[in-house]
Amino acid sequence: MSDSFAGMFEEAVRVLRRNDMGGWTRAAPELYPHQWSWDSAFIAIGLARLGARRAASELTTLLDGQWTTGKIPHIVFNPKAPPGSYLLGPEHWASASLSRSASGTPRPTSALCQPPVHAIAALRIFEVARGTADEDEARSFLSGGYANLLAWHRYLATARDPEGSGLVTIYHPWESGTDNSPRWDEALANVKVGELSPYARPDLGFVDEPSERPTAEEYDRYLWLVDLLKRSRYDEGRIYRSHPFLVKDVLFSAILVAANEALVEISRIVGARERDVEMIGRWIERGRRGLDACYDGDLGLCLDRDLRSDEPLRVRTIAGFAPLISGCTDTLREKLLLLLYSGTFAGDDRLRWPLPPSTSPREARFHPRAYWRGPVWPVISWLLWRSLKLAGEEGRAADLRRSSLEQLAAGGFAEYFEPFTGEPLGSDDQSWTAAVALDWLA
Ligand code: 9YW
Repeated sequence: MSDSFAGMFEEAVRVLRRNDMGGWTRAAPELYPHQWSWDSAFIAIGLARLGARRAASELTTLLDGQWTTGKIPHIVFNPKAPPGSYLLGPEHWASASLSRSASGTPRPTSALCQPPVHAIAALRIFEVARGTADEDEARSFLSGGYANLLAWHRYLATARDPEGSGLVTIYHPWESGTDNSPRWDEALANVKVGELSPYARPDLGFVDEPSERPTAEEYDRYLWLVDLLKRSRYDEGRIYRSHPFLVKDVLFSAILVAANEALVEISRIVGARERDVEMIGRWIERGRRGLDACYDGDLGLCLDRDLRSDEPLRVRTIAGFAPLISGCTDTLREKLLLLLYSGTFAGDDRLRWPLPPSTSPREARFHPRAYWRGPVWPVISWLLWRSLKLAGEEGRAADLRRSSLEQLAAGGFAEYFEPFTGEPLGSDDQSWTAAVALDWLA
């Protein structure tokens, strides 16, 4: 462990213990009292450094919430959370009563999903345990979870990609994990909001300023989209026919490619059937082809596509670097890295640390404090760091890790950071921030 970050590892462990609910971890102490899907995957990556058993249970408790369609829901609810502490509780989603495929889960769930970091996390648990006393434990966890992970990826490759494009369709900005990113502005503007019951915003009570959270207009649209999904009884076919927000998400799709690479390795470790391995290989190729087709030569980035307008969503955000995460040709990687380190992203000389902001400061819709419209998110830095390492960009990866740890040493384990001042924003003691720090420091 690096000396200059002494004490940070223990601090990160303290955060994860504080948020430990016994077998699973709430995303944040107050703002997010439930188990979130992609948070849990990052949390498992951090927990792997403390032992395989608890890391594995982070994922198995999440997988207990899996629908029979293969979908891993974006929230598995905490039955003990104070009533009204999070805007849309289990009663609002009514997943089990509206959809037969959600009826068998031990804890109630939401009906959306989030980026599939899970197979990456599962493999990481095994890699960290290999050669230690935990190896058998980690192997049996992989054997037990393999079918669930395969079903999850199959769901994404079929229900969420009936076109066979290699790109995942999302039904709601929450599914992207980058909720209020300007990526969704245009597609959301085309959603006509109908009659909504009045609602309160508990999230605003847990941050210093409302500007750190999505606006009222955005929330109206978020809730309206959930209402429409409920009316479709969460049936994929009905949603595809009638839903006003259907978008091919490049970041989600790239994470799926990376997760499929991890799943191939898992399938070998557990001795899965050769035809599974071949099928996953086809998903990987299709994913990379799909992402290639979304590259926009003018902006130099990969763009999401609005299926309703059949237009690309032209805005410079961190998601545009998706091919770095999925893996791509050397030529494309060189072009993307040039842009990533240019003044349009991490090379902007006003930045407190050279870390990529969620939205380019050169975008008109950039906002340095507003959630996914500008702040730096440590988990995104971790994803890029991992991709750089895999691509053999050791020097850049080491710099990204060091700057990220400096950011956390100065600001604590915040949810996100103001890019120019380094001010910590959103929730304190955010679990996934502590978890990626553990991985960096171990
Ligand atoms: C919300 C838990 C979640 C993350 C998302 C992030 C935020 C929930 O928090 O969404 O209600 O705003 O956008 O990616 O999983 O950390």
